[in-house]
Formats: sequence, structure tokens, C-alpha cells
Amino acid sequence: MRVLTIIPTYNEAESLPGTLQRLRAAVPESDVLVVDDNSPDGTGVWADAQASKDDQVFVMHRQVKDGLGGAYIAGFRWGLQHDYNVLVEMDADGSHQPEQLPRLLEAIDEADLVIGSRRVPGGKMVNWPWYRKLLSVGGSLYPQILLGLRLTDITAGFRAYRATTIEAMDLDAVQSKGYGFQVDMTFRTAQLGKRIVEVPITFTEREFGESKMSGNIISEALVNVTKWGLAARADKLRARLGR
Ligand SMILES: Nc1nc2c(ncn2[C@@H]2O[C@H](COP(=O)(O)OP(=O)(O)OP(=O)(O)O)[C@@H](O)[C@H]2O)c(=O)[nH]1
Ligand SMILES: [Mg+2]
Repeated sequence: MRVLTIIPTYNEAESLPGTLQRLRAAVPESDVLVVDDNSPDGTGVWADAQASKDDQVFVMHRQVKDGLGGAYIAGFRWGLQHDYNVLVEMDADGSHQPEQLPRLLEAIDEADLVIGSRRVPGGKMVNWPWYRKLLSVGGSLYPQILLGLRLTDITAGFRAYRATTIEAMDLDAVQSKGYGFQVDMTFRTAQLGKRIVEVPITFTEREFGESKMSGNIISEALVNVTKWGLAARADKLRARLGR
């Protein structure tokens, strides 16, 4: 099983070193691809220096900041071209613990997508203020209901995909940039009839740097989820009416 862990970065010079070092120690068999959007703080330059010392670390540079969704799509394409079997998504900011990645990788034997969930038994959120928790619960519940997905944490960003899951998708059609990207990808995976499994993780608030969460990202997700949910319902109805 060839595993590639993709880490999108924008201004993570303070966080990436610790995350990368922990990841290489916890899961030495995984190659790593850092996808940096020309971070003004020099994250990309630091990553290049790392890559020149470690032949399991690779860096992709993109010229403009184009959202986490765009960075992952570019990383997925690279991973497919380079024949990896499993493509992992992980944040640079320390929210996702590399030491818990083996749990996700164990579960991928029996699944097409494994989601590290904060809300299955054993899952935790550490150091998150109440309003972020509320936003996260609401942000997960609304799409779960509207899209009819029986999952607990569909916005979660610590995940492992089988390469065959990503291969089966039309990546050009994935337009979501921010939070909605995770929901979008989950919905597509479910619509393909793929197996989705959640495993518990401990999610920790970032220590350094700044959040890229914004009102824009939230409203993009809300509008899109509503659109997808209604479109899926209309499709079902049309099928039932035989048109
Ligand atoms: N390449 C790239 N990476 C991004 C972009 N936006 C966010 N990221 C990275 O995606 C990961 C998640 O972003 P965060 O800012 O932590 O977003 P979040 O986890 O939703 O929010 P907080 O944890 O509250 O800060 C981090 O590693 C970011 O550096 C982007 O436009 N381009
Ligand atoms: Mg974060």
C-alpha cells in the first residue's frame, strides 16, 4: 500500500515544521506532499529545504492562494499520477494528530473513504471555544440532513481516500474552495456508492498562525449544500415520476 499524505499550506511557517516532523516519525512509510500557495511567510521555502533532505517529502508550489479545495485537487492529481494507493488529507496547523493517522490507515482496508471524526464515541475536540463547536455541529448537521448522509462529521478534514475513490470522480467538477469542499467530496463519494467509515480522532485548536475560516467560506458551504440537497431531491422525484 503506497500512502501519500497531502498537506495544504498557507502561512504555516510556525506550524508545519512540528507537524511534518511528527508525521514522518509516526508514519514513516507515508510520503508527504506539501501544497503551498506562495505563502508570504516563507512556508514554501522551508518545505523545499525539507524536501531536499528527505526523499519522501515533495512540494508543489502554486502561484496564488486558491483555497484548500483547489490545493487538495491539485495534490490528488499528483498522487494519482504517481501511483499512490491511498491519499490522506491533513492540516498543517496541528489540529490533526499524525500519531492518529495509523487508525485511519487501518480502517481504509475496509473502506473507500475514512473520516477522522470528532463526534463518534472516543472522538474529542480540545480547546475549541463554544461558538466554534456550535458552528461545527450546525455545519455538520445541516448537510447531513439535507444530503441524507448518516455520518457525524462531514466537514472534517483529517481523512484517507483510496485512490480508486478519487479516480472515480470528475475532479474538474469540484468547485468548492473552503469548508464546503469536504462536504462536496463526501457527497460525491456517497453518490458513487462507496463505503465511508468514521474513526474517532482528537481535534486540537491551532496553536500558531491564523485561521483561514471566514464568513465567505461559511456562506459558500451553506449555499452549495442547499443547492446540492435540493438538486438530489429533484432528481429522485423525477426518477419516481419516470421523467
Ligand atoms: N494551499 C493552501 N492551503 C490552505 C489554504 N487555505 C487554508 N489552507 C491550509 O489548509 C489547512 C486548514 O486551514 P485552517 O486555516 O486551519 O482552516 P480551519 O482548520 O478550517 O480553521 P482553524 O483551524 O480554525 O484555523 C491549513 O493547513 C491551511 O494552511 C489555501 O488557500 N491554499
Ligand atoms: Mg485548522
